Amino acid sequence: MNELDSIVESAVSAFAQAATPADLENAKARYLGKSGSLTELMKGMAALGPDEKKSRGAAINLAKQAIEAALTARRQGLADAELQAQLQAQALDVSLPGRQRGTGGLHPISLTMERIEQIFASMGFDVADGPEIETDWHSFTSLNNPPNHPARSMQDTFYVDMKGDDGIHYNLRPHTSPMQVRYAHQHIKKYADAVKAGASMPEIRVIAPGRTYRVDSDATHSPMFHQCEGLWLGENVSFKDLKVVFTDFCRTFFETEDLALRFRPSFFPFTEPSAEIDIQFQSGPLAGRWLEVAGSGQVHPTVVRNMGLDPEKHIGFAFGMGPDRLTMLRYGVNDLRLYFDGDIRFLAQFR
Ligand code: 2U9
Repeated sequence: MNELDSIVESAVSAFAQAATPADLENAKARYLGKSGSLTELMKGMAALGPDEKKSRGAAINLAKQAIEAALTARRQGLADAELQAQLQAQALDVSLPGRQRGTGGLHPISLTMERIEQIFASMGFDVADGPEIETDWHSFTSLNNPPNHPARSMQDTFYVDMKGDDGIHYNLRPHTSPMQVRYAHQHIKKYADAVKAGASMPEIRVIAPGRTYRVDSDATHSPMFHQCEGLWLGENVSFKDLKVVFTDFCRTFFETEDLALRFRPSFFPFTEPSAEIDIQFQSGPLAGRWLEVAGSGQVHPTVVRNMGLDPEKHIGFAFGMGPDRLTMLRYGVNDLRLYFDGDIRFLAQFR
């Protein structure tokens, strides 16, 4: 093998052994660099005569081309290998299961609302839903709330910057009672033809759960809170029925038969007589204390009339309770603000 062939062979083998681009460039320098073996041969040509120079030059050039070709091929080979390694390192395993998103759950107050609706539905109560922006008549006048009643003041009730047909500003309903009045009107309309034809009108048995608003904000009051009020009107509905219905409700809601109820005389403009309802657990962390859970009473004749009914014929009771407070009692929540902070550590406990 002549000298040139052996240099080419040695270069090709050195390039093949280079494991990194830096190794490869070092190897290149040994052959094609300033004092590389091939470069040295070129320098030696200066001493040759013209004919020899020509043939020697052509042979060296061929050797140089062969070395450069091997170099280019190896560079490409190393670059390909590096890319391959990189791709492998960043490879995604598409068969891996995705990250779990965690299932959501209902807010504790929504759980209570659903529970209240279910219990009353099982006792034959309809569930009514209606506007949260109300007229003065529906929120106050129809419910026998006199014009000078403090509930009508701007300190107690939120008003909307828009007036109704009566020229009085709309309000954010301070209780869900307007809904029972609306429901009664719908009910009467629905059965008007049947009643005209001689049928008697079915009883009104409805609850109105929903958001309510008052100017009030501290540890135990939120400007937005919830109410669920109920109404049962018929030709022969008495306070005794209220006691049965509400006792049954409380025992089902709190899941205990061991629950005492007390109806304590009180006053509301829309009921007469009126009573506050207290409950007493006989066991558990709240045992022994009387806890106020609702207001109630026989619907005032003026209110019955405003619903479009004859108070001599239609009689019954209404009650109102606060689902926010019922939720606190049922789950042992001690601060109302927890409901609205959106802290997942609190909310996740109700999933
Ligand atoms: C009509 C007639 C009467 C609903 C009633 C109460 C007593 C009452 C409060 C207790 C707790 C609401 O969340 S709370 O502050 N409610 O005390 N509500 S009687 O009376 C009505 C409703 C509708 C047509």
